[in-house]
Amino acid sequence: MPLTSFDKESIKQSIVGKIQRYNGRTLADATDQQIYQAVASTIRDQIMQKWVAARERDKTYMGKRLYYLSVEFLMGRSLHCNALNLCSMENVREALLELGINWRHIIREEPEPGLGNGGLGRLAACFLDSLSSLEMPAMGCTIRYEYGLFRQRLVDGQQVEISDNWLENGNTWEVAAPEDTVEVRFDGHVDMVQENGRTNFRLRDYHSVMAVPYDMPIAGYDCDTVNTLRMWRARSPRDNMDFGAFSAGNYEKALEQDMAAVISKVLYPEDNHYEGKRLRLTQHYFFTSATLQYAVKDFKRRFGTRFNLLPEKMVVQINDTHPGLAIPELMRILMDEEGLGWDEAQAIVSRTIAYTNHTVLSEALEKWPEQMVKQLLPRIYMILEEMNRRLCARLWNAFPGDWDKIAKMAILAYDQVHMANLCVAMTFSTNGVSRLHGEILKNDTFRDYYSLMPEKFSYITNGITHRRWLMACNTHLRDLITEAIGDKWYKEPERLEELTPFAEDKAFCEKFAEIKRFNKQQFNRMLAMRQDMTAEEDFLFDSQCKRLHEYKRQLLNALHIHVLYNRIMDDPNYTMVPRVFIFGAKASPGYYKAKLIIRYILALSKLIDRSPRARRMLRIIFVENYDVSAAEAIIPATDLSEQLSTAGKEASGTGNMKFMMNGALTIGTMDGANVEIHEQVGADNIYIFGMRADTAAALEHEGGYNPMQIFENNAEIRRALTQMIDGTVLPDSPTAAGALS
Ligand code: 26Q
Repeated sequence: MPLTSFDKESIKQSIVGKIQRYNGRTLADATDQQIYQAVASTIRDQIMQKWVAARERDKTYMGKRLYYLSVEFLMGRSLHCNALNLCSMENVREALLELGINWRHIIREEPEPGLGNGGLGRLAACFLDSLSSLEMPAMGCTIRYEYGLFRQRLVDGQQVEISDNWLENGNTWEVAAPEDTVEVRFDGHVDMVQENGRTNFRLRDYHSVMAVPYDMPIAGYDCDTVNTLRMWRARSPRDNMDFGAFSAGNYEKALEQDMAAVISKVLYPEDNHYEGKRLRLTQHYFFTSATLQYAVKDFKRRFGTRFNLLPEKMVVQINDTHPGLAIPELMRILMDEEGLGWDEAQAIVSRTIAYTNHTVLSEALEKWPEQMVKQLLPRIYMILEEMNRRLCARLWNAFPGDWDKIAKMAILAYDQVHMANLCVAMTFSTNGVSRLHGEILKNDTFRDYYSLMPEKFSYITNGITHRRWLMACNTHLRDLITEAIGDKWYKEPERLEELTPFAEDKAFCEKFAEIKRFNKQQFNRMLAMRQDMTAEEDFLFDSQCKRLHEYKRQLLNALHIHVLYNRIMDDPNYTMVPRVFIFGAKASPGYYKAKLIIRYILALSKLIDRSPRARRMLRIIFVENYDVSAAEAIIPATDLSEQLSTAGKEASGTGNMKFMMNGALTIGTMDGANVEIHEQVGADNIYIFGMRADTAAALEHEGGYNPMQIFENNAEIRRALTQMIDGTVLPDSPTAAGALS
């Protein structure tokens, strides 16, 4: 029974009715999971009404459509944000109250889809929320990983990974769209055939994988737009195991089954790091090809074969280079399937696709062995070869004789496919994600390309959705702000600036402090449930929550805490403002140093806990399994936000924005978006320290960094580093931390 109105009474009726129909129980007998399912599908009914209407409008829509391709979308839970965006939150809250259901308990029942690692994936999710709220027609496209990012447990002082079977109880928020299934082809050989005076390319002896879309509605805030996140799932072209073929020894078909079985199984856990695994390349091509096949089909439905209109009617934004195969794939579709010539296809492709860079770390730049690409994607490889041939001819004209430079800029060089060069050369836009990062792209990473095609380069500083990261996760602060400046900021977040005079308003500041305290209590409720511990609510909450990486310098933070501990222990009169350091960070399972840093932090935490005196001023809490839901509890409770990356390495950062938006002060380096935050809030409202990006880069290039000198000249650092390896911190394996010091 679809609901027509979503007043309190119909919400109540719907929930009770669903529990009766689906579970055969009364509300009183239902489990929290069953209640969650009933509440979520009530909200879903409301979205579905809008989605149907939105799809009807889509049919006659003749404007431009955005496809946002990303190998990760770190969505977080949907229930709360969907209720918020539908403006049903108050009615839902009242309905649940009257039914005697605890809202906070219910939202915890939703499994979090962990379809992302960190910043890049969360940015994609924030963008989807904004695109819908700004009523822009867009589709997010990705892989429906059956297993999301691993769940982290901390056992015996170290990280242990557990698989994340997030689909176990079904997914209320997705709808399969089998009618849009497409075929993606791998392996095989390319035949050139002459037909009507034209050379055509045909793949034979390939393996097929079917891509089946699962769609998730993305409702905008207080508007009628509902966009779609399309998640492709791999399926074998033969539905059931073809036992006949198998026992007849037809292993080709069996292989297809194998390939399909693994492609959409699991998300790679590497953040800001690249590994040249064949399965990963398979994943990238799988969802990119499926998306473009669908996009071209949709274009043809709207405009027939008037392909010259394509750049006007669709734009493909690629989130880093991972979906970069969109470039040769769109060429392939236009040439091999639609019969266009190379020049025509190339002109269309390079006006339709745009590229965002998210990292300048060399270990994260995507490169594939040519042999692997050639074998897995033979036709795509041919297209890359021809693109490279034409590109190099052009580069030769620009830089005659400069082979080193040409090789550095080429798509194919040293037996590798250089994805970043492909993306910069063949798209109409390359953007960085903060001002500083944009400058580094122009002056360093893509310096030679910038000299040749400066008009392509720009930066668009990242942003976050204030709907999830303030209105939903910090409801009391939301209400306080609304009390002060009205509610127009819900739709126009730039109005938050109107709060400035309230910095001097005593009553406002007292209420703000009360809310912070309340949020610390809420944080403790979460921590008590998840880890059976609590933090001191009268301590400063000092948080560093982000993926574990050397460049993000959790180790620097830990060293500082270690030194504070020694000061307390050495000087009986030493006092400081009591501080609890909160860490939240997953380490990639194969990243040895990152895992060691976790061990060091956990060991330090234990050391501090053993001293009643230190414990009065100092604590470390490592929040297990840092994910979007954990962030939603930590960020509103935090007083101090740690943003310590080595200047020049963090492309933007977005956690920095979330903490700041919830009233935490930032201690940070002049890196990524910190630079612009510093400019906006003014030097008096941020703690900036450390080397600037240019100085750090110069030091790195000249090999001038000498940590030994610091070790010799700074007694406190020397002592902490020594304790790292002499058994003081890690008594069970005293030398383990040697790799860190
Ligand atoms: C590489 C090769 C093959 C497959 C995957 C990858 C890979 C995966 C993830 C490479 C990089 C990443 C993640 C990058 C990332 O999260 N970058 C972050 O992007 C944020 C959004 O723009 C920025 O705010 C962060 O500064 C940046 O680190």
